[in-house]
Amino acid sequence: MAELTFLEQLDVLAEAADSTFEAVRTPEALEEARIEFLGAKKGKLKSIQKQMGQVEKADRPAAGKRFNEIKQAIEAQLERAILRVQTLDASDSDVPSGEIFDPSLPGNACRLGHLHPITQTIEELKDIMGRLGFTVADGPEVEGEWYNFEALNIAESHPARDPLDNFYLATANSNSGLPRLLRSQTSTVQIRVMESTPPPVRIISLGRVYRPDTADATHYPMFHQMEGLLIDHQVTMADLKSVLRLFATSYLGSEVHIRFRPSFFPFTEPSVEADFRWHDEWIEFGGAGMVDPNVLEAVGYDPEQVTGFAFGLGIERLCMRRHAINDIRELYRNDVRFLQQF
Ligand code: FA5
Repeated sequence: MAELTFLEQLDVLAEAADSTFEAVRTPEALEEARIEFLGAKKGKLKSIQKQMGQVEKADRPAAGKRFNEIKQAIEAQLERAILRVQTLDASDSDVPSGEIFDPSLPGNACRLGHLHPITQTIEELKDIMGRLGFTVADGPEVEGEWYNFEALNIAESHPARDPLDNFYLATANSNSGLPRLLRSQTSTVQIRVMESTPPPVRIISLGRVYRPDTADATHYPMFHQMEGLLIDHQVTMADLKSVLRLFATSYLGSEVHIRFRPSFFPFTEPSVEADFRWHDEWIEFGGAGMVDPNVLEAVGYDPEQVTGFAFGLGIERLCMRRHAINDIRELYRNDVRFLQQF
């Protein structure tokens, strides 16, 4: 039989590689095939390459070109075989050999996480207040003194502005040079909304606030508040009470009672503490009152034309009441065994 030419040998090699790699199903067979065809010393491709020198000089460029094509094709086959073996390997671990794979069986359920109880509470509060016609407004957590104090009628000498009672930042606002602090209440958003919107206003704002309070069962240095603000013509304390009652009964159930205790906030007049009674216990949830005329003037509203009410509730306290959590610190320990109960 006549000896095969170089090009014919290449073709034979390509066919052999094709069927060998196609048949590969295991890592061992893969390694064998790789060495047989692509082995650096004794691989079949290498041996053919060595014969290149015997090809007529004139035919060498064509032979070299064909050799490279076949080499690339074999390398691509190797890649495909690697992928195939990996895939088979992965499915093999689920399906022991001999067992039939039944695609109609339910899969292995993966453990899903869920929202943190505070986030769940925030979503529920938004939902309840949304049904009462309140839209959600937002504001920054790093604030200037105008929004956290001044526009809220909190004078320079007021103890609430004491640096020891606030988290002031070491660096001032780069544009204005004014001091900055982490907001201590969401009432800042009242000012931001009124400055940018003409009345009427009906918003809630939910977010983090910061105070250097020592952590105990009911206090934490970072907590969440829900601010509410309604400004319109002829708004009264009766409107405030009915909104808070509707809110409380929607959140905790129809057996909840609500009570106002006289209080003081520089930005509301009159001011109250709102308590809810649930399961024979009165709990303070937050402060509220009629927006002080000085605040309305600070944002450019006419207190002769419009009045309104505002309230600020502690979201942790609401969440704890609902779930009978008796220590606020549990919410922030990040213990999944605790959090997954809710
Ligand atoms: C205020 O922050 C006022 N801005 C509320 C307000 C808004 C009054 C609008 C009038 C009009 P106060 O400091 O009382 O008020 O805080 C409100 C609620 O936040 C408290 O009732 C309590 O539920 C919660 N709270 C206060 N400090 C903490 C704390 N360290 N940890 C957890 N919750 C807290």
